[in-house]
Amino acid sequence: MKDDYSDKNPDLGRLYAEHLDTVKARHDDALEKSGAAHAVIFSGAPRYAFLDDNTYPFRANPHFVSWLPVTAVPFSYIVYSPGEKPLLIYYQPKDYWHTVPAERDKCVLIGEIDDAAQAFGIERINPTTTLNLLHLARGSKTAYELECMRLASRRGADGHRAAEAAFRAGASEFDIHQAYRAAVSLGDDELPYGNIIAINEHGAVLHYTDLERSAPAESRSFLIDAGAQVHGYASDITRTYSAADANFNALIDRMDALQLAIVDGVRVGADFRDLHLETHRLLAEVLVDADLARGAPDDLISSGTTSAFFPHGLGHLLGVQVHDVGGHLADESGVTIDPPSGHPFLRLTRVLEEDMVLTIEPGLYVIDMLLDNLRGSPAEGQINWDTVDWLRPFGGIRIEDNVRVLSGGSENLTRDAFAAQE
Ligand SMILES: [Mn+2]
Repeated sequence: MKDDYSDKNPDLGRLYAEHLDTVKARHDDALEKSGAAHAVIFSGAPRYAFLDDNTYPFRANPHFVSWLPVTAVPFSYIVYSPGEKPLLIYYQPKDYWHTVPAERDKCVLIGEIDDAAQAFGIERINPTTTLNLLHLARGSKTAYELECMRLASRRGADGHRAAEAAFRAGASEFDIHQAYRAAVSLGDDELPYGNIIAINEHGAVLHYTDLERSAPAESRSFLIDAGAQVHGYASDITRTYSAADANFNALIDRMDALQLAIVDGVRVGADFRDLHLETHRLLAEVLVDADLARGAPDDLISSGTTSAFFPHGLGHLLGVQVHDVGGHLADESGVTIDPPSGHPFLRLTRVLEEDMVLTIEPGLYVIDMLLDNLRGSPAEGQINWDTVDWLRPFGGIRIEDNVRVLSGGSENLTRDAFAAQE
C-alpha cells in the first residue's frame, strides 16, 4: 500500500470513531429541523465527456467523504437514521434497492442525482434547510478532521520542498510539477486542486494552470500554490521564491511578515471581513515602503490601488473541499453575510469560530490589465510605474498558510508542517 501519510498517526482510528459521533449528531439536528427521519447520501456518478466514452475525474460528494474516508467510489450510498448504525451501501447493481428505508416520505437525499432511479423515489433532494445546517456545522473541524488536515499539510510541505529544489536546479514548470507529485505520491486527479506552478511573469496569473515544458532562459522567481490530501481532507499552500534577486527577496520577506501579522489576528470572534480589510491597510504600507506607490493607506485603498495589486480575497474555509462550504452563512436560517463593498471575491465573511480551518493568503502582483484600468484616475498618480516595470518580470507574490482558529489565537498547520521537516 502506498504511503498516504495516515499511518503517521496510529490514533487516527480512535479519532475517526469520535468524528462519526459528531457527524451523526449534526445529522440528527439537521434531520429534526428539516422534519425528516432518514438521510440518504449518494456518493455520485461519473460523468462522461461529450461524445466520448471516457469520464471526467470522479469527485465524490463531499458530504459522503465527511462520513467516511472513501473518495473514489461512485454509485454508493450512506443511509442514516438517528439512533441506528449508519449503513454503507457499495454499488452492487442487483442488491441495493431494499436497503433504502421504506418511509421514502421521511427521507432526505443528499447528492447529485443524474438519473431519477438513483433517488429511489425519495422526493426531498438536497433540501436547503438540511444543507445549510450541515454546511454551517462543517465549518468547525473535529479532532479527526484536524489530524487529517495536519497530515495533509505535512504531505503538501514535502511536495513544496521538492518543488523548490527542482526550481533552484533550473527545472521547467512541468518538471517541477512532476517533482511535486512524486514527493506527495498523488496523481493529478488525487490532488485537491490543480497545482499552480508559475515561473517568472506567470506568477501574476492567479489561476495559472499551463505547464511550460521547457525552462525559461532565466528563472527569476517561482510561485507555487499546491496542496495535498489525506482521507479526502485538503491542504492548500502557497509559497514564492526569488532565485537570486535580493530586492525581490526582500519584498517576499515583507509579504511574509504581513501574512504572519494577519495570521496573528486570527482567533475566535474575529470577523474575517475585518482581517481582509486590515490586509489592504498593511499592503498599502508595503507598497509605499517598496516604492510601488505613494500616499496614505486610506487613499491607496479608496482609489483602488491596493485592489489592483491584490485583487482576490484573503482566504476561505478549508476541509473536505478546498473552498469549503458555508463561508458566507450567518446562521442556521441560511441568511448570508455579504463581502465588504468593493471586495466581491471574498469567500469567507463569517465571524471565526473555534476549530474552523481557513487559509490566509495575501498577494501582491503586477496584473497589467488591472493596473491599466487605473490610468486616468487618481490612482495613476499614486503608482510608481518605474517600480512596477521592475517588478513585472517577477510576476507576483503570494504566501498562503492553513490556520486553525483557537479561542486566544491560532494553530498554523502549514508553518508547523514545514518546521517538522527540519
Ligand atoms: Mn487557497
